Amino acid sequence: MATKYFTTPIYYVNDRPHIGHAYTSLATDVTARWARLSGHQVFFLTGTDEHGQKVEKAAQDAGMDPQGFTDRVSQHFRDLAATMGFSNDDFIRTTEPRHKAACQALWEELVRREEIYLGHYEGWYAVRDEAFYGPDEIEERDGKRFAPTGAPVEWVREPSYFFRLSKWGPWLLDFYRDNPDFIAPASRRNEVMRFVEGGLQDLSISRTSFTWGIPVPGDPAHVMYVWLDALTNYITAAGYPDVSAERWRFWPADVHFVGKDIVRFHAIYWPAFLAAAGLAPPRRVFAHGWWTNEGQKISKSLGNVIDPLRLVEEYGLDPVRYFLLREVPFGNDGDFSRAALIGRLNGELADTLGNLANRTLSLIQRNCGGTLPAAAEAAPEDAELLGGLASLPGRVGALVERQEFHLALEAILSEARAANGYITLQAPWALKKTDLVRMAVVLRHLHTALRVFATVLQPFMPGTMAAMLDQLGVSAEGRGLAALAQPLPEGTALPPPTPLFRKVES
Ligand code: ME8
Repeated sequence: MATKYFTTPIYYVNDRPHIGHAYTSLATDVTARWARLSGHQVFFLTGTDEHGQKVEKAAQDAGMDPQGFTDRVSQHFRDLAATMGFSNDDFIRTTEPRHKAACQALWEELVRREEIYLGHYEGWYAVRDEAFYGPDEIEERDGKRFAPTGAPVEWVREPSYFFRLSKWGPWLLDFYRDNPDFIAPASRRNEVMRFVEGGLQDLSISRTSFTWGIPVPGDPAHVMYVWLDALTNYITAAGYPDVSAERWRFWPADVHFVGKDIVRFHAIYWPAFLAAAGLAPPRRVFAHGWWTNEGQKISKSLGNVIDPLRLVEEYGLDPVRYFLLREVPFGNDGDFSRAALIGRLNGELADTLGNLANRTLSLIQRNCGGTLPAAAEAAPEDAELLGGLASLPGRVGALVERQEFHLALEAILSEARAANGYITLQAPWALKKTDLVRMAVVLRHLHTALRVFATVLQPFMPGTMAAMLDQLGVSAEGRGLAALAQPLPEGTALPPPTPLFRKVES
């Protein structure tokens, strides 16, 4: 049994969670659940990023002390995880003692290896991005200066410790070439490689102009740069600096899921910090795209922030989970529209999947006394359906492991459409009058189809698929991928079916 480690970004506690945060964590959750279903030992981490100038400022604006403020907002992200059904194994906060210890240990290791030196920083800083920008990256508009992300920048001049990032450039380029899957999708990989090829500057990794951060060991006038602090969370939770910790076997992480806005930090700084400290870099960073709302950028000032909790109240959890990963190829930007969500819910979940389950299970209830007919050989007219079902879990697994969630769902849906074609063509309701033996065979094959769909859809829609597996008579122990090889016994009692999805008026 292999170990698998998946992470979300740790979210800034300057604001309430929105659909973008739910999205990254959802993709991570589905991946973690799929790996568990495949029998792996999984560690799934999420959490909150609580230090830095941006959070300090948000606390001031709220008239609170930073710790009280972060306690409150961090809780919103825990609540989000509960509402969205995320199966994270840990929730890390960067204000925890374990994290402070890990950051200070990493710092000391970098000092010991002469990767850090004291200097002086002078340049542009964007508090919103918590990022430094070079003079060539700055745009001027109406007498104000902005980073390429649109964030306002300010001129910063202060003593600072530096990390020798420049010397890691050639190593990083070799690393990207030797590990072509390290950054995905390919467009992001190219972007990162071009940036590194352009030459890297040493990175300022401490600040003296505010105090809300982790003190630099031996020089408490400095706090650590919030990105060095934040990235370290991924090893803190794995037990660092105690590499004999039980959790350390999960390092290196298999996938860091991030949005495209923070790929530079994860694909450049992070592997460089790790390599400089003699630690293994993560295996993969996947940077997904950006959601807009009905065509507009999501922003607090536009007042169009989508609250995932409200969506879940309106449409139910599983339709929202399904929609977010079904609608847009992971990696592309996508537009959130209610009409699109309702279209998927009604057309794909209720009509295609829910209806198939309801028709099949109602027929078994009425015509087979509510018990499962015997397993049967495939007749020639069954072969296509059964062949598609047999290969489906493998195909879905390969797609999930490449973060192609929309294609994984399309593959399942395409088999569900085939099963709907099959029920129409075989017409088990008509066979009732002409051929009871064949009717039972057809219903058994349809039951098999539903069992496969429900099993592979569990990571995407855990609650509804658990209900579906209950209705199909599959025991709690028989829900892993491996269990699909075991046919359910003939005569298994099936409860009367109830609808799995409710259609919504548009
Ligand atoms: O960057 N569409 O935290 P953050 C899709 N603390 N995803 C979105 C999104 C949108 N419109 N808006 C946000 C940070 N996201 C740092 C991370 S990790 C060591 C530190 C998601 O609260 C997306 O995953 O600003 C993005 O990368 C993340 O939220 C940024 O969250």
